[in-house]
Amino acid sequence: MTADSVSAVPRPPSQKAAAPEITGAEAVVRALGLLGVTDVFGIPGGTIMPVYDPLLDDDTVRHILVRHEQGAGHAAEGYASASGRVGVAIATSGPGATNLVTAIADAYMDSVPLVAITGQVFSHLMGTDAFQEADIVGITMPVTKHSFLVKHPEDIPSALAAAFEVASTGRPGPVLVDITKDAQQKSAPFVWPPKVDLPGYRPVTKAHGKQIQAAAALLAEAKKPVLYVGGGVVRGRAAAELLALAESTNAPVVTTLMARGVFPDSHQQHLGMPGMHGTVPAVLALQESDLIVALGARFDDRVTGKAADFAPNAKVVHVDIDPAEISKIRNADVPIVGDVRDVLIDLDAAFRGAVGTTKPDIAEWWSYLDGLREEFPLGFSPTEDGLLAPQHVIQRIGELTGPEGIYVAGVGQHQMWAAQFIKYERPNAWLNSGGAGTMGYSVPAAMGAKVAEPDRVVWSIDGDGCFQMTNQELATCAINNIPIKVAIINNSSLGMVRQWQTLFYDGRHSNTDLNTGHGTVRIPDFVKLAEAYGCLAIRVEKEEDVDAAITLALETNDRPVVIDFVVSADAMVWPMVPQGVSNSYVQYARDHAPTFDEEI
Ligand SMILES: Cc1cc2nc3c(=O)[nH]c(=O)nc-3n(C[C@H](O)[C@H](O)[C@H](O)COP(=O)(O)OP(=O)(O)OC[C@H]3O[C@@H](n4cnc5c(N)ncnc54)[C@H](O)[C@@H]3O)c2cc1C
Ligand SMILES: Cc1ncc(C[n+]2csc(CCOP(=O)(O)OP(=O)(O)O)c2C)c(N)n1
Repeated sequence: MTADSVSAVPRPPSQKAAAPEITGAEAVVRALGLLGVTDVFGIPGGTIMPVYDPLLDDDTVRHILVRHEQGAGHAAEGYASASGRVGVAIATSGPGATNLVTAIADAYMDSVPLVAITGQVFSHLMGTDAFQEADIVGITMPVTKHSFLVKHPEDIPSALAAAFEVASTGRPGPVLVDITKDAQQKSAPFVWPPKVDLPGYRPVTKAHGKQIQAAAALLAEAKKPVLYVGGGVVRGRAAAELLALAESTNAPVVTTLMARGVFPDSHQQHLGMPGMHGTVPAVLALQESDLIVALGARFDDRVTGKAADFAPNAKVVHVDIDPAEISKIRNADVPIVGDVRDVLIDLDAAFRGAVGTTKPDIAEWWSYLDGLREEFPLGFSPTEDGLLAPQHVIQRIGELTGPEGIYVAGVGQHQMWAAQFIKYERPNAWLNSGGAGTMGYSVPAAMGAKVAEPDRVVWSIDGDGCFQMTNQELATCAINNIPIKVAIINNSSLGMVRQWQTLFYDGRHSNTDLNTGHGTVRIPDFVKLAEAYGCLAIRVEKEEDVDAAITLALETNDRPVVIDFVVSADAMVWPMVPQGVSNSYVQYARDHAPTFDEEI
């Protein structure tokens, strides 16, 4: 990934003195309106107060007052990931800005288009350890695609226009615009740049024709091809083009955690998710393939396992808009830099040109993969302690809500089960924190998704640990009429860490018991907590009550709903390839502890 943060602001060619003067703060609000922004998430404070004043009178930009800046950042991410539009978060300087850092880093890892606007101390005080001064440009430099420090009111329109352009084009990502308080207070002519032209920023979108031909030739010859589909296909809005190539080639498709939904789960060619907790057919399809066509996927270690042993016999075609990703982990035989949608169109045409009317014969490959599908379906066992099976709860949420819903996970076991047991049929229906794995993402991201897509049912599927990191945004949801639905998969523990302790630390469960659900201790009582936040709150402990609670949640739209599903702590996420181990060791067992003969 390229991290070329700078603080210079591109000025429009002519600053027309005739343009009427407005304050920098007014310029921020006017620019947001011109950029089509309708919703922003934030919290005011000393250095950003000038911007909040004109916001009060503005009726194009709705400001949603969150309870923690991390919530603003994740809400903006959820907004962006659900809609494809840029999400906006606003914070004051110092702690307001640093509270945004986790969400900015999260957006960087998952290529989310986000613009964070922060107030900065007066420019003459910068560098003096002034009250609430933090060098937020410096702090976020490694985790932003670009950063602007704005010290003059006349630079505000062009900085914001450039920020939106950079955040949303090429590889999407977070951009910071840090504006000093004096720049907000002073006045200048408002000059809107006719177009954004950033020297040195020219994302390549059109791929080289020769490379496309080379990729098509490999696809035409391959006996064991796989389309390895990543989050770039979601960000690049290329679901239809992917479907076309998949059906032309008849190649098996695997979708990473970041790509769930971009290829329909119901499609016969879909083998599911690859990687550490992927399906056996998806893991082995990659591992044993002779050609991997990586489409907006970045060979993450959760997918490759031990990279040196990954797919030893495969040639690789790697399509990515960010040249820094190509051959970063795995050497690409055919590197293709470009926008995946354009590439898919060209590649499909080139492939069809290469094979004519006869499709390559990959029947033997399919017969092997179909055998794996039959032998190793995803599944789970009933619990032994009489508590709910978390997988069942999550599966029923998906079945009763359907593919038009949006499902937003936290991080941990519940995230993996939500990726495995909900059937996704469309892009942008599944949101989660994949690269950073940020606990606390779910509730605020679900809030942002619901603001972007108010007509869709939005579920936050959260862990009892994650929920305790950001649940205060339920107040924001209740007050602002954002009726999300939260399913707490309450195993009373930091389940994913507990699972690793069970498997790799001799069952020594050090500091993973949260006391939130089992036995007599319930701290906090999630039902009381949710009620205090103005939500409808339900606790479910028996399987026969699961459907009724989900149905009631689906029928309740006048306030947020929280369901505390008390589930077994012993349920495990299977299959599992232990960290650092070759994917050949994918654990075929789906409901008992794995054995493996290689050091972790
Ligand atoms: C607990 C936990 C367990 C996990 N287990 C798994 C697992 O089992 N399996 C799994 O798959 N993941 C798993 N992950 C997620 C994993 O950490 C990575 O986030 C994920 O695998 C990366 O997905 P990706 O390769 O699709 O890339 P992304 O991070 O989605 O990156 C997208 C790529 O597409 C490119 N791109 C963006 N836009 C375009 C465009 N328009 N055209 C072309 N290219 C574009 C970007 O430059 C980037 O390289 C897990 C995460 C957690 C927290
Ligand atoms: C902010 C943050 N801190 C710590 C972790 C490490 N971690 C990953 S999963 C997990 C447990 C999550 O527990 P919970 O939310 O209850 O979900 P479960 O695994 O039980 O489904 C932890 C602590 C993390 N990913 N993010």
